[in-house]
Amino acid sequence: MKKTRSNAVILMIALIIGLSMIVVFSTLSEVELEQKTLVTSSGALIRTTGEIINPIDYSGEPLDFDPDSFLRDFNYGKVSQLSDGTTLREFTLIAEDDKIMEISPGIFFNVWTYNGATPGPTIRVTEGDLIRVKFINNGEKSHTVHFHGTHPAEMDGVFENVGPGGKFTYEFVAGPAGVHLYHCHVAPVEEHVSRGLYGAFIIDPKEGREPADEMVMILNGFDTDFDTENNFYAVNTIPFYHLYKPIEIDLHKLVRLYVINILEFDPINNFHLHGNMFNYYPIGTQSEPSSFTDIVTFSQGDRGIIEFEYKYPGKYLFHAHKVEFSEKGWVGIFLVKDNQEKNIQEIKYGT
Ligand SMILES: [Cu+2]
Repeated sequence: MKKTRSNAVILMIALIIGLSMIVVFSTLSEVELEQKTLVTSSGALIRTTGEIINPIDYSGEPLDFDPDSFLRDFNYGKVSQLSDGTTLREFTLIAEDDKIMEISPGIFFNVWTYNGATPGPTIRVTEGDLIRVKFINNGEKSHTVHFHGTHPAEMDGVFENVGPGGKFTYEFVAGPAGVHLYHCHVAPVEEHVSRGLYGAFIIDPKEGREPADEMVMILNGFDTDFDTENNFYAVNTIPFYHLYKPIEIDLHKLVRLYVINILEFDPINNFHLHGNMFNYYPIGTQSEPSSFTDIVTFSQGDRGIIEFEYKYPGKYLFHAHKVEFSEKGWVGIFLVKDNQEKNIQEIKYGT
């Protein structure tokens, strides 16, 4: 009888301990869940996989880098004509590696830059132009400029490291037409690239392309805790920026995106467009698109031209379909505006 009673007591104690464990664990998972759930400015819930830091909005002080001005900013260089009729385009790129940049509200990171920014300036030329890039290394480490595209070996920016305070002039005939890139090629290249030493290099075909609303989108990210995994993902450096400051485009107007994936550490990245399909031109070297799609996947250094126009006005997301990346910043909105409708109303009502 005594033994049965003591067994019942032990069972009761075990039950109490078990129940309290369940309570503790369920409370923990709720806390964890809370940490991984954010409310956006629109009130929508985003449950994340981890270390997301969503700034919620960009209404505060402007950051060091302005994605709005970078988006449609093309640098054509100082232009002159040689005696044989060739167009010479001259550029200057200055590398630095001591800049502390606010890459998201309240998040400061030591970026390495060309001309004080990451990405560096978008260099835009025409096929057949002679391009001359004066490179100055104002950093404390060796750096170079390695251009993609065709050029002589000694202009490749790989073996001729430029030390601190050093200079080098890259000169070659631009080709082929397409969307290329430039980046530092000093070892460890992974570090020099992931810190920010890269930019877009667009070579237009001699005959030009159809007029369009053109933009550069460099898919990048930052490993802010140096564990060879990115903590932030973005289009043009600032995570979530175009989610809160949508890119305005016109209804029925051709949009052309020069998209470059420079992301380190992650083997793939991608671009997905909502409510529409686009023509995709890999590397932009062929005049015919390779596909009519709503998603394209890039490996590192991969890039291409995306062309589309919208049939209906409104807000449309564009983002990495690798959801982890979009939840950590690589997401934006196109705001498609019916300006024709507005113009008609202006004529009709004089507003
Ligand atoms: Cu470098």
